[in-house]
This record gives sequence, structure tokens and C-alpha cells, in this order.
Amino acid sequence: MAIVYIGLGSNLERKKANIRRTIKLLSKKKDIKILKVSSLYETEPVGYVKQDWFVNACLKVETNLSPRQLLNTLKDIEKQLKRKKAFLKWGPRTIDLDILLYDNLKLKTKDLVIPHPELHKRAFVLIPLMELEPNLIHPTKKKSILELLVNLKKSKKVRKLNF
Ligand code: PH2
Ligand code: MG
Ligand code: MG
Repeated sequence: MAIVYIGLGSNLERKKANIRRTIKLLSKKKDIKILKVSSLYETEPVGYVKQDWFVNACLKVETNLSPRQLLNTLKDIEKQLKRKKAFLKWGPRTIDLDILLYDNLKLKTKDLVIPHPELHKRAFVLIPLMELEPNLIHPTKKKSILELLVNLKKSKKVRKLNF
């Protein structure tokens, strides 16, 4: 069994509903057990800035799926939520599911990099992760989530939503 942190993001249509529906779909998978769910956060777009704000959240799950199998499961759910093929890297999406951390695994392949290569730079990931596990150590940066967040030089806005 592996402990995995998954990032969720939506900035199209009913954003909060997309996040909640995704969590529900994940909870129905027999190979995935959801251990913790963060609050939902309203976050300013990073990268391509001329798009709507996102809603972001993080999950802590337990799974016997390999990173590759888990990625495929997450992609199936993205398809179910009718995510269109990206016309823009980092552009708008109904749901984006990213494997942030998978135990202490370090993995670099063409289409899957763990830890997520942007994780340590993004307040919209670090803040919900901190809510789940502030003392978790990033396997390559060797710093806790809290330290990574404190070390962020510039950060886009992140606001906690009331459930
Ligand atoms: N995802 C991106 C690019 N930019 N910005 C915010 N605030 N939240 C996201 O989830 C996000 C983003 C690419 O996956
Ligand atoms: Mg992403
Ligand atoms: Mg993604």
C-alpha cells in the first residue's frame, strides 16, 4: 500500500461541484481509499493568467495501484468530467488531477514526474497540503511542506472557501 497525495483543480463551469464530484468518483474506486480531504480554496491562476480563478484542493489517499495505474485512473476521471484536450498548456479545465507525491518515490518519465515538478513553487498546492500534513518532507527538496511554503518568494492569491 502506498500513501499518495493528489491535487485537484477546476476553473471551468461549476468549479466546486466538479471538485466534489471528482472526490465522490475517487471514493468509489475499490483500489483507492481516501484518508483526508482538504478544504476547498479559491486560487488566482498561475502560468496562463488570462483565465478564470481556480478552485483547488488536495487529498491524502491509500492505494495499491502503481503510479502508472493510478495516473490512468485519474485520466479516466478527467475524461468522465469531459475535460477537453488542452488547447493551451496550463489553460482552463473542468478538472485536473495531479499525483503530487507517492510515498517517497522519485520518478521521471516522459509523461509522469513524481514528486510533481511544480509542487514546491505553488501556494495553491502547498496550502491545502499543509492543511493535511504540514510536517511531510518533500523527497527531493528535503524540506517540509510548511518550510516550502514559508520559502515561497512570490505567491498568487489563495483564499479558503467555506464548505
Ligand atoms: N493549474 C495549472 C496552471 N495554473 N493555477 C491555479 N491557481 N490552480 C491550478 O490548479 C492551476 C493553475 C496547470 O495544471
Ligand atoms: Mg496541474
Ligand atoms: Mg495535470
